[in-house]
Parts: sequence; C-alpha cells; structure tokens
Amino acid sequence: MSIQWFPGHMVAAQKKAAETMEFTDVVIEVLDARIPGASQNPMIKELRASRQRAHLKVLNKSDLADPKITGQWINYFNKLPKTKAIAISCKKINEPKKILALCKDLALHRSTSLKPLRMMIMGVPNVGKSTLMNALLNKRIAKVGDEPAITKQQQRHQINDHMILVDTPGMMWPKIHYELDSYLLASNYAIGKNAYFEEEVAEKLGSILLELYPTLLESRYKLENLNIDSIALLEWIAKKKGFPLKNHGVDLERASATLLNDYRQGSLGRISLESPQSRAVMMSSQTHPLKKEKIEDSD
Ligand SMILES: Nc1nc2c(ncn2[C@@H]2O[C@H](COP(=O)(O)OP(=O)(O)O)[C@@H](O)[C@H]2O)c(=O)[nH]1
Ligand SMILES: [Mg+2]
Repeated sequence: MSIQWFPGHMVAAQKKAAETMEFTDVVIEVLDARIPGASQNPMIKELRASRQRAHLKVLNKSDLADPKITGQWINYFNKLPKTKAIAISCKKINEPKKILALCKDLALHRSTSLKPLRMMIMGVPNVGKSTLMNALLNKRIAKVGDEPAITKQQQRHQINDHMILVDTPGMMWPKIHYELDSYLLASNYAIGKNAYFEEEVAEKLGSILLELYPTLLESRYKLENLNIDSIALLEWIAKKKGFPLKNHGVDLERASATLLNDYRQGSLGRISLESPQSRAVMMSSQTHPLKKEKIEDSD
C-alpha cells in the first residue's frame, strides 16, 4: 500500500512558493543524499520550470550516505541538461558555504547591491533546509528539528548586501507515483508519523537493508544468520533488545521504531537506499500509474 501525505499547510506553502518564484534567481533544491531520486518533488520541478529558473541540487546529509553511491548520483545529475549538483553535510562547517559560489555562477547577471542574488531553498520535509539556511547565515535563525513540518512559513533573510535567501516549508505533493518512493521518504522521516504504520515501513526498510547492507545489520544487531527476511530481522531485534510481549510474542512495534531510529540517526553506518541504476531499474519495471508511460528523472 502506497503512503500519501499532503497536509493543508503544504497547499498554502505551494501557493506562496509559486509567488516567490517570480522574485527568485536560483532554486536551491535540497535532497536527502540517502534517497536523491525519491526526495525530488515533481511539484518543485514544475514551479521552477514554469518560470525557467536555474537550480542547484544539494544532496545534503552526505555524512549519512554511502560515499560511493553519492558520487554516482552527482555524476548522474551533472550529466543532465541544465542541472548542477553538489553533495554536502551541514554537520561540516565549511561545506554549506560552497553552495553560494555555485549559485552565483548560475545567475551571472545578479550578485550586486543593485541586483542582489535571490535564492530560494526548497525540498521535501526534514532534508535539512533550515539547517542549511542557518549555516549560510551563520546564525540560528530558522527553527530546526528532527521531524517533518517544523517550518510552516517562508522566511526571507539577507546574507549580505548582494545575496538574499528564502527558506520554505517542506513540501510533499498530492500523489507519490512509485510505491517504493513512499517507503523511502517515510524511512527518511520526510513524511509525518500519522500517515503510515511504522511496522510496515520498517519491514520494507529492513528488506532493503538486508539486500544492500547485510553486514552493517550484522554488526549492529549481532545477527547470527544473514539469510533471513525482514520480519525475522524485526523479531531478532525485539528479542535482542528485550522487547517481550505476553505469550512468548515479541514487540514488533518497538523493534520497528528501533530499526527506523538507528537508520535515521546513522547508527547503522553510512547507507544509501537507492542508486541511479537501482532507480532506473525500478522505474522501467513499472508504468507510470497516471500517464501509463515511463517518467524520466531528467530536468
Ligand atoms: N547528519 C546530518 N543531519 C542533518 C544535516 N542537515 C540537517 N540535519 C538534521 O536533520 C534534521 C532536519 O533538519 P531541518 O533543517 O529542520 O530540516 P528541514 O525540515 O528541511 O528544514 C535536524 O535534526 C538536523 O539537525 C546533515 O547534513 N547531516
Ligand atoms: Mg525547515
């Protein structure tokens, strides 16, 4: 079952973003480096394209992602027409600053005190937009938090006399086309908790991790057998952590929360849940449910 999440405040945020787009030179599209394909919001692409604005894709939280796969994504994006991409971690003090030089290059006619460079930070919830805004301003202005929908209103700030930055609320879109994307977004906490069952998401995350990073699971949870499915993984976690239930059962709900938290906090190690190649395979194996044709990631 696919997960959907498009609460009312995002409808308002979308309208406001469309207005601000008119006064924007470069869109800084923040993606989660662990799911760079799934965290692209097609609605943001549409808004940007309607006014033909330049954009920079920022693969944030790269400290949590698999560096080899992040490199593949950067190559992939930089080969697409009119697309520039960079991987950063807001946890590293000098990395966010690299973005400003790239944005200047994307709008060469701006960056003067008469024509300041106007940048808008956009992205799905919880990818680190507000953290990036604070890092670029060198101040703790925007509220940050490890849950979706902390920022509810646009915030506009002057970096200096030739640069202006707007932070926007995280936006989802009315219908997530690929079921896998909804699980990846929920795993990365881009989707509000009440829109899905943690057990269902943890089961899906577990099966991806068993396939891609079995040894990380083995060392975190002291697995004795790697040839298991995700339910058995959750049962094992519940047993190991001592989450028992009556009648010899185990508490899969608590085990699910443990797996999700460990993944989200990076306690399992550096993980990427999709690569350009795995995404291409996923997309070609499914027809677009609305258009009945393959949709492209290209920009
Ligand atoms: N590990 C790591 N965590 C980050 C990074 N950037 C932001 N975060 C954390 O991600 C969570 C969401 O950040 P926030 O800026 O509120 O995201 P927003 O919803 O996109 O504005 C917070 O707990 C941040 O501390 C990063 O580069 N690496
Ligand atoms: Mg925010």
